[in-house]
Amino acid sequence: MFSQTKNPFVLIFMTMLLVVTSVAQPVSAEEPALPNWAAIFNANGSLVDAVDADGNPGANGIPDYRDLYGGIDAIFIQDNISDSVATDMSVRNGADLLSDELVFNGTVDAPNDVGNVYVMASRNQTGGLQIYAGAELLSWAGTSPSPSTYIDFEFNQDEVRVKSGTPWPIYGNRTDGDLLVRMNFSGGALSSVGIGRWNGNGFVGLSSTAVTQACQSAGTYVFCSGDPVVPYPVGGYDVWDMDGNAVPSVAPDGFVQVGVDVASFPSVSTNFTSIVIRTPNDIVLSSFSAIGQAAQSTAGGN
Ligand SMILES: [Ca+2]
Ligand SMILES: [Ca+2]
Ligand SMILES: [Ca+2]
Repeated sequence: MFSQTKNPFVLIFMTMLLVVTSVAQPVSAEEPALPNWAAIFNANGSLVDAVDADGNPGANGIPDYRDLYGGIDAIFIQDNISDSVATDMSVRNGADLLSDELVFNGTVDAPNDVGNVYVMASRNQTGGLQIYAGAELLSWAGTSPSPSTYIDFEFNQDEVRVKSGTPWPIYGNRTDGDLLVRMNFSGGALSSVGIGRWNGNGFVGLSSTAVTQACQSAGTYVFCSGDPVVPYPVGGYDVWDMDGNAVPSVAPDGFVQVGVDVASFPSVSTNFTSIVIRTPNDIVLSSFSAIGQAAQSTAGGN
């Protein structure tokens, strides 16, 4: 087990324990305010357009994440809910290195099962990047013993995605300045939240906060845990087990969200391309379109 000290996620956790009370907040820190996700995404994941630029009722052809929050990108990602029975089409093998992770079809147990994910990028008042993310989860109340687990929200400058192959290998690498937000669960509840930066060898902890209430601020980042806010109607599509038999769908009953004033962490990049959400057994991959490589490749084009 001690060989796990090579595990970057172990490194970040251990480092955070050391810095949790010693990190001074930068002068430029701007506390993010978590958005109302239901005002950004419809229940089917499409973007809401119900108000104008002043927030008054009426569609104006502009997604409301821009009107309401000055957002620059908003991404909805639908992930299968398995609950140990149904097929999740992106299960993670749990390797230490991003390049060693594999994605395959399988089942995920409730404590590690991610449902839909919501991400928004915006700017603070001085133009610095802020990132908000939320994920639906299955609670494991009544599970004995309640396991300890985590969910990562990782943001990479490189393009991280799967290509062909079964299982599917992940292409793309971590780059100095990549951001990791890890939310730890213990005893069936959110217990701590940490911010880390990839330094080329591992994730270095920049800040960590013990959870004492459902919604909490650490100055440069905020987080909440509670009920789902925009559950996708899971009964709206077929759910199958690994043998192809239809199985009952399960709705998520937990939700965690975090907002980070990325610009408050000078060693962290503000130009991410890819989004990776993971638990020990589940993984969700997506990418930004208005920042990072996708935005640069289309800049000046048609
Ligand atoms: Ca609008
Ligand atoms: Ca998945
Ligand atoms: Ca899942």
